[in-house]
Amino acid sequence: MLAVDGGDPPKTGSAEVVIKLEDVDDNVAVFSDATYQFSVAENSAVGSLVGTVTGVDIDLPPYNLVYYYLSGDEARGFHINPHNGQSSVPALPSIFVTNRIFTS
Ligand SMILES: [Ca+2]
Repeated sequence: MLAVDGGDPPKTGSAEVVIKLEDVDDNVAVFSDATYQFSVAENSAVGSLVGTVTGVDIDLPPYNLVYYYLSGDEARGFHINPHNGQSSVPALPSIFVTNRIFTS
């Protein structure tokens, strides 16, 4: 940066300017796929892995941390690890009973 006075001839001074560009949380987490579809046997053991979802956020830390949560009534009986996106069979297997179609 230069500073110039009004003399004749003008005298100048200089200084170094350092600008540190800091990241802000301006990007949202996005999933690698728009839709995930998993299948699981109704008699799967509790804790069995159903599937894994993956999301990324291109911001710098800490604004790039991604946590996973399930939402909606249909997901109520399943568990997802908030840190790695792995969904598993819940401890309460009633989800399979409530979602089953019975025919007689
Ligand atoms: Ca972000």
